[in-house]
This record gives sequence, C-alpha cells and structure tokens, in this order.
Amino acid sequence: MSGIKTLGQFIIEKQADFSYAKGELSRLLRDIGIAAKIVNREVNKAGLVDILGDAGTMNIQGEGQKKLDIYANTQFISALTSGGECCIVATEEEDDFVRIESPVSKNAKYIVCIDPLDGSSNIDVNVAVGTIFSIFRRKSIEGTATLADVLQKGTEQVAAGYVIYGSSTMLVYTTGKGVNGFTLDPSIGEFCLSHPDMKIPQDGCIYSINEGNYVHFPEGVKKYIKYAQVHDAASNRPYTSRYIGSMVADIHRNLIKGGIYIYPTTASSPNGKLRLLYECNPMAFIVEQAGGRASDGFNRILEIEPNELHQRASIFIGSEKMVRMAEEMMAAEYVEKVVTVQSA
Ligand code: AHM
Ligand code: MG
Repeated sequence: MSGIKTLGQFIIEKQADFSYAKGELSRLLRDIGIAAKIVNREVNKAGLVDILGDAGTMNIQGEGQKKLDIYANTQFISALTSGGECCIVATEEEDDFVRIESPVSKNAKYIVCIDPLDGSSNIDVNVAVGTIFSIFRRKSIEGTATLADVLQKGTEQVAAGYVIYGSSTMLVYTTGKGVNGFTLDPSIGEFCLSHPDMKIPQDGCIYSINEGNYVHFPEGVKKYIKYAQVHDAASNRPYTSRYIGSMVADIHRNLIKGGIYIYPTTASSPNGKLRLLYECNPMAFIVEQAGGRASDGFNRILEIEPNELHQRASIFIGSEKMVRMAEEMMAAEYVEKVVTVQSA
C-alpha cells in the first residue's frame, strides 16, 4: 500500500483545513464516496442485469427517469441519511427537497444538492455518466432547515465534486482549496489519489457544445462557433469539437486537456437546460478552483441568486481564455441588440 493515499486518508489529513468543521464535513464526503462506490458497482454491471432502460416514470422536469437514475438517487439519499451529517438533500430526481428526519440528523449542519446520475441518456449505450454534488452549510441556526437554506448562491458552497463512471471511475472534489482527483482501484475497493492539485490549462483547443441546436443558439454563441472553426495557426484554430452529451465527462476531459463546454439558452430552453443547483454551481466551483472560469455568458455562475430548486441556467465553462472570448462575443451581441432596439 506504500505510496497510495486513499480518499479516506486524504480527507482526514485535510480536515485541519476546515476551521469550522469538527469532522462533519469529512464524514459527509466519506458518505458520498461510499454511495458512489455502490452506484459504480451497479453502473458497471448494468448490461448484465435487468436494470437498463426507462423506469416508466417522469421526474419533475418531465424527463423520463432511467432505472439507474432512481437507483442512484436512492443510494445517495440512504447514505446521507445514515451518515447523519446532512439535514436536507435536494436532488434533481425529486420534486421537492428531502428532509432527513433521523434523530442523528436533527442538528446536522449540512445541505447536499445532488444530481445522482447525470447524462443518463448515455447509460443504455455504455458511455460515461456521472454524479454531481454540492454541499452548503445550513444558514438557519435553529428549528428545521427550510427551502431558504437550500437556495444559497454558489459562492456559499463549502464543497463540491463529481464522480465519473467511465473507463475508470474517478471522484474529483474541492473544498475551496484546490481540486483533487481520486481513481477507484477496484482491486482494493478504494478511491486513491491519482490527480493531486488539478489545474485546467488557461487556454485550450477543444469546444464542446450540442451543435445540432445551432439554429436556436444566441448570435454570440454562433459567432464563437464560427471563430472556433476558422484557421489560425497562431491560436491553434480550428479547434477540435468534442461532445459526449454527459456534462461530467465533457467537463472532466476539458479540465485535463483545456477546453470550453457551452450549454447556452436555446429557443426550446430559454433559460438553458442545465440546473443551477445540481449541475452548474458544483461544476463552476470545481473549475474555478482549478483556475478556470464559469459564467452564464454574462455573469459568474457562482453569483447567480437561486429562486427555485430546479432553476436552470445557461453555462460557459472551462479554460479562462476561451470562456472570456465567448463572453466577449455574447456581450457584443447584447450591445448590438440594444443599439438596434434604440435606433428602431
Ligand atoms: P440529465 O441531467 O437529464 O442527464 O441532463 C443533463 C445532460 C448533461 O450531462 C449533458 O451535457 C446534456 O444534458 C446533454 O444535453 P443534450 O442532449 O441536449 O445535448
Ligand atoms: Mg443532470
């Protein structure tokens, strides 16, 4: 075992960094790691058992739920319930937040927002899927925690992470002091530190966007795509287009190689598709902590005030230089629109 550092060992070592926590946050992260291993086991054998395919139910956004979505949802809620460190779990799969009522959770300080299995349309075709989570401290001091405790800005996150169930399974997380990645070693059943202090390149040459929606994109995004496709050796263009359709996998790749992931507003999703609390906030926290940038095209994701649980946002996230360039094009489009309206 020499030279190997497990997630559990790493978390305990880093516990001293949390001036306010007395081990609760460490235990919460450990609980999430345990549930991730259980979900990983099922994701890996998905083709072997009758667990593939639709469950025949809809979540609150009217999207069909896959059986593994429901399985993952149940596992994370159950791990967080028995762990006792969390008083509310808000999940993409439930209409309302889930209050953890167990006696041990009564005075728990933490709120977890989670997308238990993101990119689940990829499950049936054996493509990487993920879990995304975000942790807040509850704001209210006494009584039962309420919706107001959940609706906090991304800047208030105390930790965030994702698990990618891919060619290998990794857990990547931040507590606001950099980003560390752990790869699951199936032979010992432990996440082992494999990517210490992850940094996203300042610039890159991968752009990730569902280009099939091109006609419905804002003009600024269309301009950025054209810019990405122009030949310019000095800036490594044309860029490479890579889109898996699994946010975790697309952002994980760009985090390592450098790139930009965009899910803008479209005609059919005027507020964007991805959810602020379960997807955009945690990924933005991680990418910023790795030295990157994340906005909705105009404003920093982490400063968006949430008004509802399942709120959506557009997202431009990745290497600092690339996101800034896309933002400039969005701003130019906005100015153009204002000038046109004023001169009409
Ligand atoms: P989900 O939470 O229902 O799985 O949806 C989120 C996923 C992201 O992982 C992915 O990047 C995006 O939706 C793909 O959407 P599209 O198929 O519209 O390109
Ligand atoms: Mg999702």
